[in-house]
Amino acid sequence: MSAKGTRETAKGTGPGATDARRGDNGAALTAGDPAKIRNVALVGHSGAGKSMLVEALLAATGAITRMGSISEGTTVSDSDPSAIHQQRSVTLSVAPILVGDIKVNLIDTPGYTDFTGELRAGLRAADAALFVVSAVDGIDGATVALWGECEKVRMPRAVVVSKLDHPRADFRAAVARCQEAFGEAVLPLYLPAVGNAGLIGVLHGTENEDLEPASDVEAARGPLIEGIIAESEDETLMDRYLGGEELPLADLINDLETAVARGSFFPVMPTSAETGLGLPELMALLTDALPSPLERITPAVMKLDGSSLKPLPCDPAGRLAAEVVRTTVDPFLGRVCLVRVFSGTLREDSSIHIGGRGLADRGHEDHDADERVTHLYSPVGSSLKAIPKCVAGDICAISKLASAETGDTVSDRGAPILIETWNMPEPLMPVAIEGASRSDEDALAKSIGKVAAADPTLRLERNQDTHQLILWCMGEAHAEVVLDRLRNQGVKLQTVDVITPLRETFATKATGHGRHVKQSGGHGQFAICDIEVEPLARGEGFEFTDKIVGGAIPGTFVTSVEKGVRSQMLKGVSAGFPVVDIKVTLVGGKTHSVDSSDAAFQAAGALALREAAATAKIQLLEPVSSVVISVPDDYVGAVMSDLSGRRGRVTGTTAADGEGTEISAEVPDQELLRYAIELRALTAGTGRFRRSFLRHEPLPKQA
Ligand SMILES: Nc1nc2c(ncn2[C@@H]2O[C@H](COP(=O)(O)OP(=O)(O)O)[C@@H](O)[C@H]2O)c(=O)[nH]1
Ligand SMILES: [Mg+2]
Repeated sequence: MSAKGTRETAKGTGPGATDARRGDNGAALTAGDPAKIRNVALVGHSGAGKSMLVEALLAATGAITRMGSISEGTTVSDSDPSAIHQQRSVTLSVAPILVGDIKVNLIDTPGYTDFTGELRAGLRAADAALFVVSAVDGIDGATVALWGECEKVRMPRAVVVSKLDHPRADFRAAVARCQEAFGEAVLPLYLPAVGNAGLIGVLHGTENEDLEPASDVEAARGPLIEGIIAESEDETLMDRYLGGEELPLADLINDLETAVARGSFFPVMPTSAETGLGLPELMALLTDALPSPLERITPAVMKLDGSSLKPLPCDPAGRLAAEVVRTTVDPFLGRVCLVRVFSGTLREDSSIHIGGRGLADRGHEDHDADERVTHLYSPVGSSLKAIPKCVAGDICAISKLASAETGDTVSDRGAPILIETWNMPEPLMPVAIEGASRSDEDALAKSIGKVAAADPTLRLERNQDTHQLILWCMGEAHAEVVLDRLRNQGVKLQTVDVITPLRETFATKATGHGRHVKQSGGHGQFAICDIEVEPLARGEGFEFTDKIVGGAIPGTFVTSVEKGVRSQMLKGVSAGFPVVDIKVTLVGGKTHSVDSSDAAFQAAGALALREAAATAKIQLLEPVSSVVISVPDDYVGAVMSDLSGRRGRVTGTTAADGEGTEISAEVPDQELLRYAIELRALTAGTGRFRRSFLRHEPLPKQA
C-alpha cells in the first residue's frame, strides 16, 4: 500500500512505524450492506478521553496491535502535526472497527470550541453520537448545549463515562452529573463491579461468577426498567409491570434497543481506555442498539437548479448522493476528501459530478465539475487503505479530486444533484497577517487559497481600506492551526495588529481655495477653484453641486474639480482614512484659455479640499456592528454588563426559541476584535453571537 507508506513518512514517525501497530482486520474496511454499518461520532469536552477510547477500541478489535499515546502524538486520531503540537484533536478523524460482522465507523471529533466546524462535519457523517464524559471532571456548558441540539433532531445518543481507572474516578457521581446535565432519560445500563474488576449489567447481569456486584445494582434495576418501558411503544408493558409481573428479559432488551435507536432513551456506559474495562459491553451497545444508516433520514436533495427532489433512500443500488465532510491537503497524495455516502455506491474508476453551493461568503464560489474517482480508500485515521467501492451508509476517502471542497455533493455524472448543506459556524475572530518579505507575500498569496479551501470555518478578507490580509478564525487555537499549516508550506509570516477601518468627516463647515498655477516656461498649468464644504448626516455619502455663475469654470473642468475632490476623499484629509458624508459646493474659480487642463483642475480640487480640512474640525468615524448574542439565562447579566464595558448599547432582549435569551446590541467593531474568545470565557463556552455591519459613528476621544 504505497499511499500508507507515504502517510507514515509524512507523520514523522518513520516508515513502517504505524505498520508495526497495525493489525489485520482488513475485512472491516469494505462493507456491502448498510444494515451492517454503524456511524458513531464521539463528542464531548476536550480531554474527556475520546481519542484514547477510539485507540482502545481499535486495539480491542485487532485493528491495531497496541495503543498509541496522546502525549507522544502516536494515536490514530491525532496525526495532524498541529494536533500533536497542541496535544489535542484539531480535526475529525474516522477509524473503522469490525465487531462481529458489523463495521463501526468511529468518528472522533475535537472537543475544543475552536474546532466546532469539525464537530459539525462529524455529526453530519454520523447516525448516532457517543457523549464521552470523564469520570473525574464536570460537564461543560458547550457539551450540554450540544446535547440540546442533538435532542432537537432526535439524534440517537449514548453516554460513555471514561477514565474509571483514575484514582479520583467516581462513577455514581458522574452519572448524577449526566442526569443533571442531560435529563432523566439518562440511566446506567451497567455498573462497575467491586474493585472495577468488570461490569455488571443492570438488566443483563453477568456471566462472570468472580465479579462481586456493587451494592446498588438491585436498586438501579427498577428505575432502568421503568425508564425503558416509559419509552416503549408497547403500552401494555407499563400496566403489566405495575401489576407486579416479571417482564421477560429479552423483551426489555428489545425495547431498550428500540428506544436508543429512536433517540428517546440514553444508556450510560462505564469504561476505561487504560484497562479496557467496559469495552466489550460498549461494542455490543454500538452494534445492537445504535441505528444503522437504514434507520436514519437522509439529508434533503435537490437538482442543480435548486428544485427539490424526493428524499433518497439509503440504498446501495440507488442514485448516488455523497457528501464531502472534510478536505485535507496531503503533501504526497494532494487533496484527500472524506466522504459520507448517503445513497447509491461510489466505485473506483467511476465518473462523478462535484457540486458546491452557498459558501461564496467564505471565499468558495459556487462550482460544478465532472471528475473521475481514481482512488478510493477506507480511512483509518490518516492512513488510507485502498477499497474498490463504498456503499450507501458508509464513509470513505477519495484522493486527487481537483475541485472538491468541504460541503460539496458527489453524485452521478449523468444525474447530478446537490445535498442541502449543513450549518457551518461563522468565524468571528480577525487575525491580520503579512509575509516576512516580498517573496513571502507571494508565497502567502499562493498558499492561503489552498488552506482556505480545506477549511470552511476560515474566511479570508483583503480589507479594501487598510489593505490588510485578515484571517477570520474561530478562536486562537484555530488561528494557530491555520498559521501552522501556512508555515508548513514554507511561508514565513507574522501576525500584526488588526487595523479598524475608520472614516473621516467634516464636523464643521469650511471653505477651501485650490490654486494650482505653474506658468514658468514651457506648457503651463492653470486652475483655481473655491469650494464650500458642509457636513451631511451619517450614511449620506457625498454630494457635489456647482453654483458658479457666469461660466468662470467651464463644465468639463467642473467635472475635473469633482474628480479631484473625490480622489482626495479616498486618501483622507487627516489620518489617512476615507472621507464620507460631506457636501461640496463649487462657488468660484478662474480658467486660463491655454494653460487650464483636466489634470490641473483635478489637482486644484484636491488641494481645495485639503485647505478646507485645515480650517475645519475633522471627526473620525468608527464602524459599529449590530450584534445578536444568544446565552443561557444565567449569563444575561454578565453579558450585559460586559457589553456596557465595550461601549455597547443594548437595543433589546428576547426569549430565544428553545431556551436562553437573545440580546441585541450595537457595538463598535474595535471592541469586538476578541469577542469570539471573550464571550466564550464569560459564559463557560455557551454563548454564541452573530454580527453584521450597521453604520459608522463618531469615534469618542478616549477610544
Ligand atoms: N487514567 C486514564 N486517563 C485517560 C484515559 N483515557 C484518556 N486518558 C487521558 O486523558 C487525556 C485526554 O485524552 P484524549 O483521548 O486526548 O481526550 P479527547 O480530547 O477527548 O480526545 C490524555 O492525557 C489521556 O492519556 C483513561 O481511560 N484513563
Ligand atoms: Mg481527541
